[in-house]
Amino acid sequence: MKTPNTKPDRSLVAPTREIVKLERRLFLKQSLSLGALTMLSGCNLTDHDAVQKVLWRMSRWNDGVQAAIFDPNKLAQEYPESAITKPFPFNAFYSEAEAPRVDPATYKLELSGLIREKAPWTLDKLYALPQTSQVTRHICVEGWSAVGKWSGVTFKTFLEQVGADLTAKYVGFKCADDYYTSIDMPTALHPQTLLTFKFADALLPAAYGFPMKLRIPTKLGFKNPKHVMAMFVTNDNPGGYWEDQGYNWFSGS
Ligand SMILES: Nc1nc2c(c(=O)[nH]1)N[C@H]1C(S)=C(S)[C@@H](COP(=O)(O)O)O[C@H]1N2
Ligand SMILES: [Mo]
Repeated sequence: MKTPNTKPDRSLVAPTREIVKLERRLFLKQSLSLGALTMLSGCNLTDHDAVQKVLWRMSRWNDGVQAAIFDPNKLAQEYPESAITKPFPFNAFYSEAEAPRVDPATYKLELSGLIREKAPWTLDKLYALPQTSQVTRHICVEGWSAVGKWSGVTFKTFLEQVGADLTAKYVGFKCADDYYTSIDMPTALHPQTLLTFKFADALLPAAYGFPMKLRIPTKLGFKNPKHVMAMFVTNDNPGGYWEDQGYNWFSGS
């Protein structure tokens, strides 16, 4: 593996700055010249649906660029425990009191798609996997970021354990609150992508995603599903709750 980035200052700000740059470039393309867009797309841009389709295709093109520049060995900044943000913010598409209450006794993680061992996983079985911890920064697209400590199993270890097809393109997630998202396989296999069960050394509270949150420090907050109930491996992009409403799908560094 390549030596991790030794310039902490840059890696601290790089992910967001990169995203902002990419998005800005995309925005310029979107807004600069509708005339040029018309020529590119060959469609009448007074038609709202046609415009949306062109913008959608550009965002998906942008996904490809971001995937191409993704460095599987580049690590997100890790922090000392003293840097942890207290209290850690809650975010979801509803208020904190409405966070789903998942029953640990009956919980079973469902697996489907391009996975050899599809038997569902109880929490006890998941907790028995080798556990590791990480103090990283969670960056929300809404304009806040916070440092937190999450613990769980390296997602790559879990995917290998269940015989997931690691050459497939995507891993999709379904959550207890109807949220859903998906990530690219290189990000799923990144050494800092963790299937986490604990926040701040205690079982994840409901607000932060009990019984599990997929923690991906190389991606924006909305690509980190909480309350994961089911996951599947596929070659068809499954999209996501915010992604399908126009947020850029890759949203990472
Ligand atoms: N199941 C589920 N996961 C989710 C969300 C959600 O609404 N439901 N929101 C996402 C967004 S936008 C953010 S910023 C983080 C917030 O995580 P936190 O509440 O632990 O800070 O969860 C992400 N994962
Ligand atoms: Mo977010």
